Order: sequence, then structure tokens, then C-alpha cells
Amino acid sequence: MAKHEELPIPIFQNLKDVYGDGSQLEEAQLRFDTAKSKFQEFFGQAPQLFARSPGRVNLIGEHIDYEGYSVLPMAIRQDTIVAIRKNESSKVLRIANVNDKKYSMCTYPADPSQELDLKNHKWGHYFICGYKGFYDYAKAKGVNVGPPVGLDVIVDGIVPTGSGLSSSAAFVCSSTIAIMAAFDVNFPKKEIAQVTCDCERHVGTQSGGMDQAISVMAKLGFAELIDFNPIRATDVQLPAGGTFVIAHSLAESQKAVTAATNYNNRVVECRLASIVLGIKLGLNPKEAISKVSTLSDVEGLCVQFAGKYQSSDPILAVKEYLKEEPYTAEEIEAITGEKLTSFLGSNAAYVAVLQVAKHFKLHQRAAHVYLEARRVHAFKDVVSSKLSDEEMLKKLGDLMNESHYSCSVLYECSCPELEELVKVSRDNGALGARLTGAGWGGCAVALVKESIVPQYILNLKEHYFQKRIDKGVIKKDDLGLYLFASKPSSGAAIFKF
Ligand code: NG1
Ligand code: MG
Repeated sequence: MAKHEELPIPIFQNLKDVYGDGSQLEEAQLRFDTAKSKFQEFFGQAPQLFARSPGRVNLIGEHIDYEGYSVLPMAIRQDTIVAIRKNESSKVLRIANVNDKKYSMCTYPADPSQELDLKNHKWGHYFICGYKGFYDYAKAKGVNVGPPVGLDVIVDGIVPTGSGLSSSAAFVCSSTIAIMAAFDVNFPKKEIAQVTCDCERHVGTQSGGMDQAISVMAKLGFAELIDFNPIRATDVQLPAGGTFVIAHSLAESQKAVTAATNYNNRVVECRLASIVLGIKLGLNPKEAISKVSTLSDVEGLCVQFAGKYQSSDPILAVKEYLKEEPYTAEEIEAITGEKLTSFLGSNAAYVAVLQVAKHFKLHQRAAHVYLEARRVHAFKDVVSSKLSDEEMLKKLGDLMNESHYSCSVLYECSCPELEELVKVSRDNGALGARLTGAGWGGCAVALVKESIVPQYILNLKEHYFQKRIDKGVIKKDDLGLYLFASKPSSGAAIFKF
């Protein structure tokens, strides 16, 4: 039998094949009906088909996917639905949203070579990522999909935005898959995971591939260990007796807007750290610049040079070769012998980072990446060990706490609200709690004993959310959108009714 990730995206005729037959099915039925009637209202016809792809919560392994290291997320039930129809008589992409008050219709030319206007960010840009990705990929595979035609689209997303739960990947993946299905082609999941990872970068964030990989390849009931280069997913059965509770700090992190100082800045710092380490480990600067792109490449060098440099442990290399004080651009240039703008300059996102960065914390960022990569494997080892559930949960909680500390202190991607939320979570019985996703706002995930979940949720409401409800930050009735327990859900799907 072909491996799960080698299979194409499943096509269903019934919602219950994805949403089960409980309250989730009722909610889904309503959303699909609404999307269908809005489609009719906007475009005068029924959609040809639907695609859905879920958001995710990352359990451990933060800010290491773009450095080539494995991560351990699970899909959540919240997803994005895309209804689509080819419009052969038009040359326009019309992208509407069921929530048309918040997201008004965007139109773009039916031209796969268009560039996105990143200075003028629009919600529809994420659909265009998928659109460009689809054409690039079809071309690479030698599949003839004919000349571009118009597409009519309705989107319904319920993954909270700016929350570290990957609303963006849910949108990009469901868009790419809907377009693919509208052209009557289907590709293996792991290839779609790669295409969607590459194409989401058109929106400007130089992200890794975790979100798209889990959104496309998730399996009901399992978290997944995701490896990169090549992308691969291994099922991880979580221990019974523990539940992951997701809570939003209510600080929204607008990643597309803050990329130059936050997300992409860290990507650049890791890249610089890997080049400097490569040089210190014995490569000449030109070689390091052309051959070393990630910290996992450097780990390869450590292994290769183990005899000569005593140790194959990249953490020792960080301690030995990267000073703790931040580096100025000039200090790095003295090591590389080349201007940063000359070797990073071909990437507009990196140029934006260099324009605003005052210094670069190479030691701290690299230390986080190597230690966090280890914690992911430790987490997986604990889950597959023979420990009792009780001991297992305690160890997993400890690893999550260590991960948060590292994100907060070494990677500096937390914020005051997340710090408060993580503390409140632990004070109220969480075995472990950490920020999840990129950080700088968004959600925390906590591991909580199943038996105390209802009380835990009440306590979080009282000690974190109540004052924010009183201040009008959120409505009382909306609390369930910001604080909920989550079980591992299934990945992307196509519906043809
Ligand atoms: P979020 O914040 O959920 O979008 C981002 C990246 C991931 C990963 C995490 C940090 C995108 C699309 N995703 O996730 O690839 O690097 O941050 O671990 O930017
Ligand atoms: Mg995102």
C-alpha cells in the first residue's frame, strides 16, 4: 500500500467523512450551505467543488522548520473552506469571502506570472500564492492545464488570524488544492506540502514548511513528526489522559506586516549564524556563503569535521565560535569578507531586514535552534517510551516549558501578554505551557490532565480573560473562539457533491 503522504488529496462526497457526525458536522453543514448560497448570490451559479484545509497547533519545535529541523504539530478542527468554479469566459480571479463585511471581494488578473504588491497587503494575496504555486508546479510536472481562465471563489476561514495557528497556511493550502481540483488534477500530498510551502513565500514571509505540511498531511487522531528535505510525516500517538488546550493571548501578531523586524529578521540571523559558523569550522568564506544556508547544514559540517574540531556537537560550536554580544553588520562583514547586502541582496525580504536591523544576535538564535531541535526528538522519544502515562505527561510538560523559556529568552519571540498567559496556565495546573507558532502575540498551548480540563478552562477565563472581556477586548460570547481544548484533526480534503 502506498504511504499516506504519497497519496493524493482525498475526494469525498459527504461532509461526515471529514467532520464526523457530531456537533462539528452541524457546524460544517451550515458553513458549506452558506458558502454555496453566497457563491450563487455573488456569481449566479453553484460552485464546481470545495476544498478544505485545517489550521494547526505546534506542540514543540518552534522557529526551526526553516533551519531544516523536524517539528511536531497537530492539525486542529478549525479550517478554511474554498468554493471554486472555473469561469472560461473571463480573465479575472474574483475572490470573495462569506464574511464580506470584514473581507471585501478582491480581484486579480488571471495571470500566473503576476507579482504581488506587498506594500499594499490584501487578504486575497494568499489565494494568489496558491494560484502561482499551482501553475509553477503544473509546469514543472509537465502537466498542460491550458491557457489561464477566470476563477470565481468564495472563502470561509474559521482559523483565528494572527494567532500562530496558521490561518495563512490553511488558506494557501485550501486555495491551491481547490484550484488543482478545478483543473481536474491531483498530486501526492507530500508534493503539495512542498509547493504550498514555496508559494506562501510570495507573500513575503520566508517561512519554513511546517504549517503547510501538517495542513495537507495530517491524520485524524495523530500529531505528526514532520521532517524536511524531503518532507515526510510520521504519526505520533499522544498519551491518553492529556489534553492540549489552546488559549489566545489576544495580542494579534500581523506577521506579513512586521516581518522585517520579527520573523524574517530571525531567518536572517540564523542564516548569518550558519555562515559565520561554517567559516569558523573551516570553510573558506566564499564556500560558506554558497554552500551553507541553514543551521542544519552546519550540523552536517560539525559531523564532517568532528575529528579535526574535537566535537560533532553544534551546541559546542556555538559556544566556542559565536560571541554572546550582538554582532554589528561590520563585524560579520569582517568575517565573511563580503557585504551583507551583496550576498543577501537578491532577496527583497532580506533587504528589508538589513535596512532596519541594528545588530544580530547570532549566538542566542543558533543556541535556540539546536536545543529546540533536540527537544522535538526528546518529545517523540518520551511519547514512544514505556513510561506510565503520568510520567510521560510530566516529561512532555517539562519539555514544553523549556521550549517556551528558550523562545522567550534566546529567540525573543514572546510578548508580555504571552508571558502572562503562560504563567497563568502553569499556575492553574498546566503540566507545561508555551507560545505556539511564530509568537510576538497569538496563542499559547498548554498540556493539561484530561480530568481537570473543565476547571482549568474556567480558571483561565477568570484569571486571564475576564478583565479583557470587561475592557471590551473580546465579547463574552466569543470566548470559545479564543480558549478551547483541541484533539488532533484530519488534513486537507476535496468535496464534490
Ligand atoms: P505561524 O505563526 O503559525 O504562521 C510561522 C511559520 C512556520 C514556523 C513558525 C515558527 C509561516 C507561514 N509559518 O507559523 O513555518 O516557522 O512560524 O515555528 O510563516
Ligand atoms: Mg501563518
